[in-house]
Amino acid sequence: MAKPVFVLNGPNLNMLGLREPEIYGRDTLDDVRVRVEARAATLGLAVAFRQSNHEGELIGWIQEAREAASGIILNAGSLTHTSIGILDALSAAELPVIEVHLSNIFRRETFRQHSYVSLAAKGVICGLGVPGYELALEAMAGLVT
Ligand code: DHK
Repeated sequence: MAKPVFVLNGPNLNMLGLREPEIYGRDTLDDVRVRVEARAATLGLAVAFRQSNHEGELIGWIQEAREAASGIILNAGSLTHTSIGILDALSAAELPVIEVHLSNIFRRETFRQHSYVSLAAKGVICGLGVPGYELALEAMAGLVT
């Protein structure tokens, strides 16, 4: 059995659908999970889709991924812009990492325009909403299969 791709979501992404819909859209995180799982199935990938509001829990999952996953798709939410701990965990995982953001972080506040995650990412998809997760899966399929 091939290892799953971990699709990890950080703080406040559990609020999708309610939270600033003009920026993040009306889909809920459960809608995102359903679309990710469906696209993964067509690509022949297994996925483990998770969300946490806690930096340490995300770091634990990234550490787990080193042995248990084939790659990591990560929307770290606000921790993208602050967390050296997540960067260090991604570097230690030695796996392909694709960074995703629903919004175009480069059209937003200056503090969102720097990403620690990018330093460990093979590529970044931002500004395309929920389809960005599906595009990340397509790219990941090319990296892990
Ligand atoms: C999600 C968040 O929660 C923000 O903190 C980031 C990102 C952007 C997104 O666009 O998916 O700045």
